[in-house]
Amino acid sequence: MDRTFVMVKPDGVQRGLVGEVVSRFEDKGLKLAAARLELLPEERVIEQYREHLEKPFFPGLKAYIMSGPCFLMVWEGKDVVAIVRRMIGATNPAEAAPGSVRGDFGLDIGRNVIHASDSPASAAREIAIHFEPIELIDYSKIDEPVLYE
Ligand code: IDP
Ligand code: MG
Repeated sequence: MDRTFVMVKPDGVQRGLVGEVVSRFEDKGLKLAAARLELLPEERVIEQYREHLEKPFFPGLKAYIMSGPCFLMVWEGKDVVAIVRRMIGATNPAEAAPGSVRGDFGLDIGRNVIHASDSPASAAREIAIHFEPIELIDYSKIDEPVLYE
């Protein structure tokens, strides 16, 4: 099965949206493989967002991500990377579709509630930044036979 890295950002944690986000992915039928509430150290924020290091918004982004605890997760399922990207919505919540997490809960591109990996390669890279292999729980879930053909 495919895996993706998802993170409720500090604004989402402060606003009490962790349960809502987890519920949406559970309701979709995805399987939770790992989760942790954590104040991210600077090195891992830089590693996570290394493609944006030179962008003008990077200092603000780093301060935002380190402003409070994040809720880090790994979700599993067929085509999970693309499915979760659609479920979180466009980067700018002002343009994100209603029904998406950012479309339903955000207003500002600098406070967009949630992160999710944008490709299978990014997912593998980001999971490895934040989780040890032993933290990824391998188990079968009883609804699998009715979720997949
Ligand atoms: P993504 O999170 O939808 O993949 P990216 O373009 O990879 O979007 O940007 C990473 C994160 O950087 C965004 O989720 C957002 O928190 C922040 N960000 C991106 N563009 C801006 C901006 O123009 N102003 C402020 N923050 C931004
Ligand atoms: Mg991105």
